[in-house]
Amino acid sequence: MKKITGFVALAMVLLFVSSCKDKKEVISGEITAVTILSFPETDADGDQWDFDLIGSENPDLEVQFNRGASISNDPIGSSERYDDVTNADGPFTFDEFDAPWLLDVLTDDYTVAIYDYDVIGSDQMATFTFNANDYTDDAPSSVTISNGSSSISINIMWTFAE
Ligand SMILES: [Ca+2]
Ligand SMILES: [Ca+2]
Repeated sequence: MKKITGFVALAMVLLFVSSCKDKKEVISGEITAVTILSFPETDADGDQWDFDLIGSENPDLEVQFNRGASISNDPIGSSERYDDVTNADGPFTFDEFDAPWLLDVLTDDYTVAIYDYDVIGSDQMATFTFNANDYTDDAPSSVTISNGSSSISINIMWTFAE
């Protein structure tokens, strides 16, 4: 019985090694688009995102990209904006960034945040943190990430080792 188990283990190792062989190694990635599939209807207090003189208004969506598991005051980049929208108007695709959104260190965490743009102090609506290494095995061209009732899909262009 011991022998058979050893043989099976060896066979599995060989199978693993051979399946790794023809797989190209991912060395970096770049986010080419972010699509907001759903966002919170209200803030944590249950209030509307925006108010003006005549009452509540819908949020003005933009996305930001950060290195690390939390939001910094100095994001790598931000996007264009969709003004005064509801979930029913979506999904919302962002693909015009002010700087390349690179996943250049695969072991790092990255965070995408959705904001309601305001002239003074935009409101953070939701954050999505992921580690680039979570996806390098399959190197999918798009991944969906959820946080509570919010979700986004991210398009990633991977660069492979020669
Ligand atoms: Ca607001
Ligand atoms: Ca706003």
